[in-house]
Amino acid sequence: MATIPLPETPIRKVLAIMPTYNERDNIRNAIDRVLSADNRINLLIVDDASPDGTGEIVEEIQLTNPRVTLLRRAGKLGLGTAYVAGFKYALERDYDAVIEIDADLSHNPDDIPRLLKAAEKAHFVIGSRYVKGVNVINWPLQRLIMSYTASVYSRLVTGMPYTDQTAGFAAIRREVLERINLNKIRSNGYSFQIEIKFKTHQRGFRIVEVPIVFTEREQGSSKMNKKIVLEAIWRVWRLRLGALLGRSS
Ligand SMILES: Nc1nc2c(ncn2[C@@H]2O[C@H](COP(=O)(O)OP(=O)(O)OP(=O)(O)O)[C@@H](O)[C@H]2O)c(=O)[nH]1
Ligand SMILES: [Mg+2]
Repeated sequence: MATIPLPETPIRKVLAIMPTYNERDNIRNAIDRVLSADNRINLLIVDDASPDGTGEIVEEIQLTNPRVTLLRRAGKLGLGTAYVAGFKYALERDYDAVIEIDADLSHNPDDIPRLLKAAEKAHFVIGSRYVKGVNVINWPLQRLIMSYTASVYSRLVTGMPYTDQTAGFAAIRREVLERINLNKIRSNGYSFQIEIKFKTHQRGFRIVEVPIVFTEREQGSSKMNKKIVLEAIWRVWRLRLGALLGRSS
């Protein structure tokens, strides 16, 4: 149901946005790999005052590398607002597209050029774990089942046809961010990933899925918790009901 024509301008400048919370052991490697994936990329790291000193490492790197910027927030404010801050940063500057990517290297930065290539013919490209079988390495079965079930559940409730609804790896064209009211994004945790796709889908933008392989983090620890899961469970109903009632969002 894509109804909006594709942008005709090429993707010249890209902002990769990487939210971090306690990623000390991953951050240097993640920065190097994202920057070397594509020379159109600048990198914005949104760090929520990580107690492990991630912010200090990035601060040091940005002094010598003009492609890296640190956005420091006062405390752990959640993934959703971290991305919203990154989107606003991109819109205030001349970026043609943004990349969403985790700092723990679960998303392979080498896949970024493929995502950007697909973004020449789509507004929103999902780096998808489930579009061609199940491509997740080293997740405990329980975690995999939870993630897969979340996508099936969200698909049923929201009506979006995509196989990976909670994917956190994506390329998004500027036009999408301009059309979404970023101040009305309500999700805090990972349901943010569903909300941004839903709002993009609702507005008639073209969303495509590109297969990627997701690998469990080797360093640091997960920030997933019960609160984040519960938020996702009710949030999809809010999105659907809001759409049914025609509430502006
Ligand atoms: N700025 C910011 N970043 C966050 C927050 N919560 C998580 N992150 C980052 O968001 C990304 C995804 O979080 P993860 O803990 O890896 O979540 P996950 O991938 O579902 O869990 P694992 O597979 O166990 O790694 C990582 O880069 C985190 O550091 C937050 O509240 N604020
Ligand atoms: Mg992770």
